[in-house]
This record gives sequence, structure tokens and C-alpha cells, in this order.
Amino acid sequence: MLPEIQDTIAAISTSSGRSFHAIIKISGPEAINCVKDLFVPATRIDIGTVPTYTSVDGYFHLAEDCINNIPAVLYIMKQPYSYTKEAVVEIHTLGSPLLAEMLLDAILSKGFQTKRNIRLSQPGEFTKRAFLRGRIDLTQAEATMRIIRAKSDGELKASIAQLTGTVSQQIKRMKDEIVSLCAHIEAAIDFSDQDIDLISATEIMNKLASIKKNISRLLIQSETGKISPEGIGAILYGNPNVGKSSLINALLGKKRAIVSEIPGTTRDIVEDFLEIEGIRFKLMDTAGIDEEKDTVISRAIEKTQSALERADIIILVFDGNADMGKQSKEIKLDDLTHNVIVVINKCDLQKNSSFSELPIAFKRYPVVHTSALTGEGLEKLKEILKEIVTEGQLNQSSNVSIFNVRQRETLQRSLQSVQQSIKSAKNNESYEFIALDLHTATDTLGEIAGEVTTEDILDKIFSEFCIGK
Ligand SMILES: Nc1nc2c(ncn2[C@@H]2O[C@H](COP(=O)(O)OP(=O)(O)OP(=O)(O)O)[C@@H](O)[C@H]2O)c(=O)[nH]1
Ligand SMILES: [Mg+2]
Repeated sequence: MLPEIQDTIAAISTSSGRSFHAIIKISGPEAINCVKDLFVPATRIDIGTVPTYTSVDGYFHLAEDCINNIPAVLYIMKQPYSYTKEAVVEIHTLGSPLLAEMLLDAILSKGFQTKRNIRLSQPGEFTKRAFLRGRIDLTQAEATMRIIRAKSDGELKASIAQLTGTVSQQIKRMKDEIVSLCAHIEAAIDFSDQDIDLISATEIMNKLASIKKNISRLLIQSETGKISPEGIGAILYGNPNVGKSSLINALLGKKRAIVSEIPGTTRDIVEDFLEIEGIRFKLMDTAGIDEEKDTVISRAIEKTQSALERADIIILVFDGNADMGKQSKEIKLDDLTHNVIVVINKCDLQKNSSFSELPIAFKRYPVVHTSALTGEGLEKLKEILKEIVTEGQLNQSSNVSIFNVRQRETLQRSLQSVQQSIKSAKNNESYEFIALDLHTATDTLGEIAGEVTTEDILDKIFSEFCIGK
């Protein structure tokens, strides 16, 4: 047991303003005895022997302050059935900050006189004890603090997700994956003199790539809040025949949507998923917007409009080889409420004037020149899509990270170790080197949940709490 946990700590755990109740919390081996010295139960009951989770009515008598009969209810939790896993007594009394302070003072000085080894708690010390005793992990301890401080619904939701262990589970899954790969690699090292191929270099590479992808995804999610599993909706929107279907096919690398030189080819919305550096996008190809010609087309356009409302990102496509002014007229600026990327397509054919012909209202968006035919500009388009997400331009209100700075930084370090192991594998270095990097990666991941910690890190984390928590 850590020496500092031998003592009993006490603090007022309600805020200092006036309220109906004030709560004093005491935790540690002498918690019950410290209260017993000053408390008189309303019925003949020995609070030292009551079962855990008992509440006891009664009064405090503070002889030194000449104040008697302060009404209070005690909530008694026996070791290990409490937040700190120690004996805990919560004193609920009248909501006067002065009274609570007087009571706390009396308990501390009485405890001091009777050598009960009780003292005022440090900031966050109750939660620190809960962590040290294995009640919660470090991410949950940090989440507790975030919940107390949360200033928005989004932040509160993210902190609660963290408290329930979502983050720890994800980290654990990632760690298990690395540990399992490491075990295979180490077995291969141990049996290298025998002629059995336990894991091939290619298998190692594939597994490492998948691990790297998962950590990157988690990092990106941590920067962008929670991305829905559906992916980020990106709609291809524009006039008929500008090359929307050709672009979705080129981006996906497969023939998903029908392409033809006849305007009005696409009638239904075609959806497919595209992953860019671990971020999942749902691409939607739509019918080109045009003056409504027949009922089928106008219905298709209705569908485009409703998809437009659901999308997170609008990829506004122009035919760079056609009249830019005329195409712009079909697009209602009011519809462009989300993130917009302007794509000037068919740049393989393009006359040079297409950008200058683009009305000024569209020039405030990022512009990419592409060719669905040659693939030019597609990488840049993907880059911009990624940036919209990573730079947090998406859905500002829910843009709350599920990780804090420390957790993100630690995740980043473990990603570096995995990248190093990939490098070693690529350079055909011996399996020992790869295993070494992977061990560093798992140790680093362990830091997130607090499996490996130093006193410095703990002090820093818990000092940010308030006293009594
Ligand atoms: N040269 C060239 N032709 C292209 C390019 N992109 C598309 N096209 C051609 O333009 C025509 C229309 O392409 P689609 O992809 O069907 O256009 P769309 O925007 O989906 O058209 P609708 O579905 O009718 O709204 C086809 O003949 C394509 O081959 C490009 O980058 N360069
Ligand atoms: Mg089409």
C-alpha cells in the first residue's frame, strides 16, 4: 500500500455558496472514528458497527465552539464499498458554508488531538484515491473532472462517454491488437531455429498497417469529436453533365454510378463510402439540377434537394469547359449552408478562363480543378475533404473531443512507435526490433488509462481538481 494512503482525509464537497445541504466527506481508515468522537446518533446505535450504506440521523456537539445540536445525517460506507474503496462518511448538514467549515474544523482538530491521522484533503484527492485503489482508471478520473467543469451539452456528453469507459475500451482493444501481434512475433523469434513459419513479414506488415490505421482514426476522432459511424455526408452537386457521376467513380476507384454524355443521366441518389486517412465519408451522387423538364427529372431534383439538407459537405461541381455563369445561375446560394468545396471539372479540356468566370460568391470557397478522366486534382480534393474534418469545421456545436490533451499526446506517441515498427519491418530489420517498438507502443497506450504512471503525471492531473472531489 502506498504510504500516503494511511491517513484519513476530509473536505467540504459542496460548493461554497448557499445551498440547502452542505456535505462534508471523510475517507480513510479513521473516517468513522473521527466522526464518532463528535456525533451523537438520535437512536442508540453504534456507528462503528453499522453495516455499509447505513444512514444515521443525529447531532453534532461542538463543545469547544459552544455549539450543540447541529442536525446532520451520516451516510456510512465501509471499506471497500465506497468511491475511494476506503471507509467513507458523508455528513449532510444544513447548507451554511460557515457551519460546514466550523464542523470540518472541529473534526480535524479533534482528530489531531486524538492522533487519528486526519488532515484536510488536497484537490482531487478522493478521486486520486479511487484511481490508486483501482476503482476507476485514469481516463475516468479525468472525465470526472471534465463533468464537473463542463460548460456545454456537448462537453458533458463527451465526458460522460469517457466516464463510462468508452475511451478505455477503445484503447484496450488497440492494445490487445498490438499485444497479440507482439506475441506472434516473439514466438517467431523463439522458434526461429526451427523450420516453421509462424508469421510472415507480409502478415506483420498488414497487421501493423491496420493498427496504425486504427490509432490514426482514434486520433482524428479525438480531434473532431464523435464522427457518426455512417460517415460524413459529402454530396456531389451541380448542373447536369458536369461530371458528378464520373467524379464519384474516380474517387471510389470503381464504376458505381452510370456515366453518359446525355444530361440527366443520374436520377436516383447513388451512395458509397470513401475512406480518407481513416475518416469515413459517405459520398452521394445526385441528379443534376436543371430547369425542371419532366416529372421524373423534377422528382429526382427533389431528392437532390433533400440530400443536400442532410449533407455535411457540399462538393459543388462545375464543367470548366462550359459556360460558368450559366451554370452558377442554377445554384441557389441559400442552399449552400454547409461546408462547400468548388470543383471545376474537365480540366483536361478546359479553357483557361473557367476560374475567372466563376462568380465572386463562389470564390470564397476552396476551389479545385479536376479531371475525372485523367484523375488530376483528385488527391487535392481528398486533402480538402480531410482538412474540413480535421480542422474542426464540421458541426461546430458537437465539436468536443473525447480525449483531453494528455490522452491525445500519449496516443500520438504510441502512433510514432507503431510507425517506427513499420519502418523497421520495411527495412527488413530483425523481428526483435519490431517487437521492441511495439512494446513501447503498448506501454504508451497503458499510460492513457493509468496502468503506467509517474507521480508527476498524477500530481499534475489531480491538482486540477477542486478540493472535496
Ligand atoms: N473530358 C472529360 N470528360 C468528362 C469528365 N468528367 C465527365 N466527363 C464526361 O462528361 C459526360 C457527363 O458525365 P457524367 O459523369 O455522367 O455527368 P453527371 O454530372 O453525372 O451528369 P448527370 O447525371 O446527367 O447530372 C460524360 O460523357 C463523361 O464522360 C472529365 O473530367 N473530362
Ligand atoms: Mg450523373
